[in-house]
Amino acid sequence: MGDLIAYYYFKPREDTTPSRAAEAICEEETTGTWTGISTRQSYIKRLDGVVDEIKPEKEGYIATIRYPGEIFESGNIAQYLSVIAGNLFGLKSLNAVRLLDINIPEELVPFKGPKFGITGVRRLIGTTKRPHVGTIIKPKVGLTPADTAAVAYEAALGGVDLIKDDETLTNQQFCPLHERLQKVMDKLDSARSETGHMVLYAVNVTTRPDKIVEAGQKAIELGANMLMVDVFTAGFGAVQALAEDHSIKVPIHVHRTMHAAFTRNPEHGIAMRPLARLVRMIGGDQLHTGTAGGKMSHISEEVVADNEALKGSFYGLKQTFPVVSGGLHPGLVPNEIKTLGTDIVLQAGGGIHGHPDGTAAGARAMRQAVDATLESIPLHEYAHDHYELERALKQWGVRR
Ligand code: CAP
Ligand code: MG
Repeated sequence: MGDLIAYYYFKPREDTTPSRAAEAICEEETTGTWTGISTRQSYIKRLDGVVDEIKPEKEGYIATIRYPGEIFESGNIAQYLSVIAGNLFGLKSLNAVRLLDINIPEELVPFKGPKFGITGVRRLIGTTKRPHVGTIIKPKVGLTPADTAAVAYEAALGGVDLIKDDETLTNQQFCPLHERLQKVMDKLDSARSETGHMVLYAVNVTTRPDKIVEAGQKAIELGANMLMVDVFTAGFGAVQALAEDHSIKVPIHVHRTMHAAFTRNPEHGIAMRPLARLVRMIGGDQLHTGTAGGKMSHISEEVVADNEALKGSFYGLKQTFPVVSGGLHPGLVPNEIKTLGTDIVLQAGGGIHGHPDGTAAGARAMRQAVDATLESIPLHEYAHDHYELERALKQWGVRR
């Protein structure tokens, strides 16, 4: 059984040496505690963690810690997290500690990964290379089912590939999920008969783990062609239950709301990368990983590597589509593609519905910005004969 290697940035407490601090992480997450104990048996030594390396980094250090594979229950993500991201964050001997990344041995990846992955989602839409363009229904909550469907219809006419519920919209009384879903799918069918273009609608089935498969099955029965789950509020187990169920034959869009509670601070918490690896393992077909220049705080060089964790080779698992979202508008598209490549879903809510000529025009402007970028034509030049893009650039400029 291979070992799991974890990388932590940390700052020792003033009265603690770096090696003592790193040892404290190791002990706490494997076989130790704060003091010697009489109950330890010699055979347990094989389960002791090991500090492989400590090196200075910025205001602190990076420790490479080797966890014996045997301390993990293969396939139990919750237990993995209890080790690699458990009590250690509260240790007094550390002033700050951040889990940066993990190398997982194949024996600890008994998962099937995404059912569709990038290739499968592209096949549904009929693309091979270009970035997908998505929108989020806005206002994020409050619209009736009929008005939600009307917004979706306009976005589809404008050329989006994906429409999603916002992360806080599920099955509230003002917009019951089944009614919303049926109305949106009817409108997307109408749009498709006019445009010939397939559009995915990620309906947000976020709910408790013991009910989410049933919620997904019911949504598919009503015509859903994609499901959405908020992984950090619903739990990894909810996403895994949905993704691994054979009856769920549509892709799963994974939103990461709440992530910034632990990913944002560059000195303390959990970086997005190890979390992205776990979401890919349990079967997320698409996952938000941030923008190069949008509204959310981000460490953009991390986003590039986070997306690589979703797309790089990983024991034969399919790739997860990185979703670029948060304050995006057409003027930001070139920089996103330049920084993050074309295997991305560019998702804009306000950047489409806030267009001066409405949602369909906003969607067209996003598609035009993508086309201009792929043809290496500066946006302002391309806008000369693309009215919707011209209007968007006038409103928001080319780069924030
Ligand atoms: C974007 C969004 C997404 C955020 C999530 C929002 O809307 O719908 O949830 O992008 O951030 O609610 O803010 P706008 P991340 O396009 O109108 O900003 O992708 O970093 O998880
Ligand atoms: Mg949102």
